[in-house]
Amino acid sequence: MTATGRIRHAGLAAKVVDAEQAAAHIRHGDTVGMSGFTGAGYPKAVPQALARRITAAHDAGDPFRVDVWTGASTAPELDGALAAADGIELRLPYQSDPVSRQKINDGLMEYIDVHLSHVAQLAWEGFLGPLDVAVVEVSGITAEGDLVPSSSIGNNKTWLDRAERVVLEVNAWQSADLEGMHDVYYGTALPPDRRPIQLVHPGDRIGVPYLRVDPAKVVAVVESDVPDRNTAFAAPDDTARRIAGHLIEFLEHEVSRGRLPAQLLPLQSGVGNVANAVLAGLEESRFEQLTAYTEVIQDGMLDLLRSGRMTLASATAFSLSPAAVDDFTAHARDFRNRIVLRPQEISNHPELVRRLGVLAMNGMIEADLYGNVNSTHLMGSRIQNGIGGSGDFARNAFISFFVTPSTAKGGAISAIVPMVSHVDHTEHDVHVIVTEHGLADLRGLAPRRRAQVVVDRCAAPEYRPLLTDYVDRAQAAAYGRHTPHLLAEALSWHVRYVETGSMLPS
Ligand code: 0RQ
Repeated sequence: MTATGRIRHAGLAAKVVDAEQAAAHIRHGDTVGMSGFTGAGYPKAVPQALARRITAAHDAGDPFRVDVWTGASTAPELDGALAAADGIELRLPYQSDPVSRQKINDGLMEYIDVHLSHVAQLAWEGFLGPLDVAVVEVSGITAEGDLVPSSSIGNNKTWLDRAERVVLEVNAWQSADLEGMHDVYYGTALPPDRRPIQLVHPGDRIGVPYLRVDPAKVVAVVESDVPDRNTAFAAPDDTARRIAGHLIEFLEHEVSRGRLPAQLLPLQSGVGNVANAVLAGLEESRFEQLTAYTEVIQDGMLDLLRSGRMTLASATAFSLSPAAVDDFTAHARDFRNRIVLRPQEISNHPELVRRLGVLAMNGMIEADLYGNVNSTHLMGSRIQNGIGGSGDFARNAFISFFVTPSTAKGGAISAIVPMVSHVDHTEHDVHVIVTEHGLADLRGLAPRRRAQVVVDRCAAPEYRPLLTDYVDRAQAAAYGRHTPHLLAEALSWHVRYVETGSMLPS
């Protein structure tokens, strides 16, 4: 037992050191698997100590860079600190840190943007190479040496199993009542030994509440008492509320036509203010007995759980504002039977998303006339965040929604363009596009009809005539009439923005 009382295993309590000593186990050229998913459950002390070590090495003229794998995005103490120290050689699978983003876009850091459900498999098959060190935040260690996971699970199971050396950060700030909320499934395997995953309802528990680790691999244990990143959400603005309104009206329509059950199907919601506005809109709606099978539990979802409008949510992480964290901590015991946190290979598993019939709602950068969606790149070349889990859900969803304001940068950019400048989700994986102007249901429509609906329902008024003009000319002159494009012009809006600062002609 140590000062915080969170380490109940004598052997691991004996390995408590400070962050500097723990970081000394990480060497130049190592691959490090860190915990962390959307600003929750990432190690807070060791990455900063590692960044100081890297800076000292660079000051002495020595090389020191590591490859960093995580669950998803982390926070300034991890991605920000290591990127600022110029300490990351390669990063995967998702990030949203401004310093990292800059380094990646300046060509100073390699970044591999991977479907979140693919990462564990890539690590297990050995394709990504060996994992030298795991640095994993947990909220406690039992007397038997089992690890009580933190506010996210992400890829921690895989990192702990695969890494040669393990560093644990035990964060006493995390609610002690997280214990029992997790469901860690140890039944995954590589082909040909895979078996069906026996999960048929979002709340099913098919694993154990703890992560396991071989104590002999644990080289250091660090105690911390530091909050998660916990970014506050802006109150939904008028645009977000209108997007949410169109989406909820559509869901009501689908229920009235008998195409969705009255309690809907399990919801997946991306992160961000629009997603939160949709959840807030559901709070005002007439839907009841909702469930979620998603990646992240954000404020709006916690509100739905508290009000009882949502009965259950399954995810791999929290992503809460500071106010919502206080509320969660105060009521964690009440939430414990209604929230399940799972490894991301299960929260995002295509087999499960398809079986459950998830309604997937994700943000996007831009969509084109035919329904192809870009979630990741600005003007074709500059990465914003990454595909995250959007592809895991979109391709396998019962209905796949993509939402965005119709314009960006004060109207200088249209989110509806002739051709997307980068493709993350093809026309085959995109069912419904929603902006503040309306909703385009693309299901069952051939390409030319899709173009008409996307322009009429979703484009901003100032861009509509330009899009219609493009469609008309393409239909008259394209190489084929099935998916008509003017190839020399298809990306000209992006070119115009890069050259003039606006997609609108002067
Ligand atoms: O830039 O911050 O410089 O102003 O992109 O845009 O409107 O704030 O939207 O925060 O919802 O993010 C697609 C990036 C949308 C997000 C994306 C600029 C805009 C702004 C952000 P500024 P908004 P959001 C579950 C699912 C992929 C991962 C995913 C995302 C910035 O939803 O990362 O779905 N999705 N995961 O100005 C140029 C355009 C633009 C544009 C917006 N057309 N052209 N810039 N911007 N549209 C969660 C996880 O997987 C973890």
